[in-house]
Amino acid sequence: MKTRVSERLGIAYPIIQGGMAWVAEHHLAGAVSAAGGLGLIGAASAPAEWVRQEIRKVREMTDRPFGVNIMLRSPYAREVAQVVAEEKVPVVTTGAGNPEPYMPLWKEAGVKVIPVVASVALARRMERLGADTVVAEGCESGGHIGETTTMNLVPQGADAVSVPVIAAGGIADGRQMAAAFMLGAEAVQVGTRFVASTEALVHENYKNRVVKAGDTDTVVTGRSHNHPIRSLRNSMTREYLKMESEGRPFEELEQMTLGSLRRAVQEGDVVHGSVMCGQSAGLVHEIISCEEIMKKMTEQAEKLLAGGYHG
Ligand code: TUI
Repeated sequence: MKTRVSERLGIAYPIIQGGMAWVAEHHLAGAVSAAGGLGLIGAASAPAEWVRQEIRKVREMTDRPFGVNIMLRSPYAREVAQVVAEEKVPVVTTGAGNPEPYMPLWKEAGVKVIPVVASVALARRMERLGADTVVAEGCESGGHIGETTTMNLVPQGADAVSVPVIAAGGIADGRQMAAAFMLGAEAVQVGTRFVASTEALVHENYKNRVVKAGDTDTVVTGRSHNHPIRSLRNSMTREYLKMESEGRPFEELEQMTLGSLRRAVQEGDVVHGSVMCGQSAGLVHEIISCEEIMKKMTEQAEKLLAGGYHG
């Protein structure tokens, strides 16, 4: 499946992996890239030297292109941006903010820049500043989300910019990949589906909760202070929503979630930890390899786009 995105990035499958905090380390990123997609190291809130080591470990696993996702609210965002330029990482994606201040640095180093946006306005602005492509991420996605659905954000984004658009948010199978292409996307970003992969270094409790989840099992916390996060419903989200309804201050809520994603991903505490996850969990029924995930999705999408209507 050749598109402007696969050609510009030099990848076989038009699939990029989400830069998921704690989940997207070198085992996952290296596996996705080695199998022909674009693997990403999620820098999240990690220090820059950790990111540098992860970059080097991916390079030991594969010669194929890969990237780093920078979470712009990280206290280390500036240093990580610098490491990405120094290490001449092929691709950088950004989330949770506006990467404008770093764009000249990356362009100068020859790094391809792919901002993740949740609005048409930011997509337009990123194109003007020289983004190579944008990820239009709808609110079906896990983690930090915007307001607009993938079904609406992707075609409105594709109409607004001439750089290629990568669709994200709730995409886990070939039917959705085909649908995203019909909406004007030229690649998809996939997160939740890769959490339940054999290669992801994620506690089995977390993977199993994703596999068992149904369509209504995710919930959004943090809307009251404009920081919406989608995760699987559990004791943590119930307590959080109760505190939000009582109007408790932002700092208190932040304090409660400190370290909660790491506890879920690494220690398997899926009851009191934060199990970030997209709505597509309801479509994930088995733990398979990254290669199988991408092959299945692409074959199904190709068949549908060639004229079939049942997958
Ligand atoms: O970034 C994500 N998803 C994430 S980040 C994350 S970890 C985290 N930890 C602590 C605090 C915040 C996040 C978990 N999931 N997706 C990409 C994305 N970006 N979704 C929404 C946005 C976004 C939102 C507002 C992008 C820009 C924006 O505002 C632009 C501006 O001008 O500031």
